[in-house]
Amino acid sequence: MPVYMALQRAGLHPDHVAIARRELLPPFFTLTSLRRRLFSVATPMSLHPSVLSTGRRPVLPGLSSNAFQHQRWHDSPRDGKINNNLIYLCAGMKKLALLTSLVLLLLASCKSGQVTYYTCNVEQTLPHDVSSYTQGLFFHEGQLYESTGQYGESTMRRVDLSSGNALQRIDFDPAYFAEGSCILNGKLYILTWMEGVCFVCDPATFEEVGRFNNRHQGWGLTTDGTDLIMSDGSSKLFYMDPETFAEKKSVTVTLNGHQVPYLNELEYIKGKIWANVYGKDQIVIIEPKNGVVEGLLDCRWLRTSFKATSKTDVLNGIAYNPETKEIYLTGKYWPSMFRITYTETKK
Ligand SMILES: [Ca+2]
Repeated sequence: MPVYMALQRAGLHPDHVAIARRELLPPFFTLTSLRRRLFSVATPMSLHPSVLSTGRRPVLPGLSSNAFQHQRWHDSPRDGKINNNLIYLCAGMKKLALLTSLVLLLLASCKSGQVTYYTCNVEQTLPHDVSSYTQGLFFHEGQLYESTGQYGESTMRRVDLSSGNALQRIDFDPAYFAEGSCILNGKLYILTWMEGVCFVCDPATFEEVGRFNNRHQGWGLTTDGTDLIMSDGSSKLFYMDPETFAEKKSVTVTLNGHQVPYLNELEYIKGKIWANVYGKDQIVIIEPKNGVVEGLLDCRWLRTSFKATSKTDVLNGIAYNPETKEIYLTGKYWPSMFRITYTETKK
């Protein structure tokens, strides 16, 4: 693959790709030729240790080594050859720096392309409230919690896993469309979609103990144990301070260098962030440090495991029980919830 194509796939700005093509890399330039070129450019740098240790000027390609054999690096710049030599060295170092940057980018590109594909295996099928437009799904201290959306239908529930029935439930004012939810530091956080509110509730009673303004749309919510991690339907994940709801940072999620929009329900599982992609029965597995999608879980066939109704909507609901290491999936208005394992497959 020509290097410039790899740079494009790595997400380098088109202007920079154009510069790289024009100034450094012909279109046919491959990684092999890049390595060869890098090696040749690196020659002056290899002389640096001798420069530092002896104070002698480096011997550069195309210049006579005899002419500079015994001259000091700090000789007077009156010698024009010395100036030329310095310019040559600086140009070589600049080119080396540019090529090194490109190599690092290529390595990043190669890494981002290493997506592992998985399919899910149903280990257990459980009932799920078919009237539940699932938005948030998570476990806390062995209990399953679910928040549901739609104006006039939004609820927060503690759910009996075996029956799907709500053991505890509050209904939201019809003005609110509830979204993702999670518990952190003894507080239950529930997002709303367009209302700009994140509710803070007592996990035991579901009573509101506070609320934050949210300048983003509220979609999915999870936690890494320190911060709230929120999606807003874009390709970004936002890290929010649980005490103030201040945005601490954001990470853009990419798959093979391309942004992944419509990130929805989230779950933090063993150091990775799992995210439903709205409208697709697929889950992306994200490295939180850089937003790179490292895994893609195909869940499409789950739909064949139950009888759909006219209201059956998309997959949306990922819950991980850290005590049992079990993963559960469901969807909006789905009659079933599935305990799943996953297996690596070919693309
Ligand atoms: Ca979840």
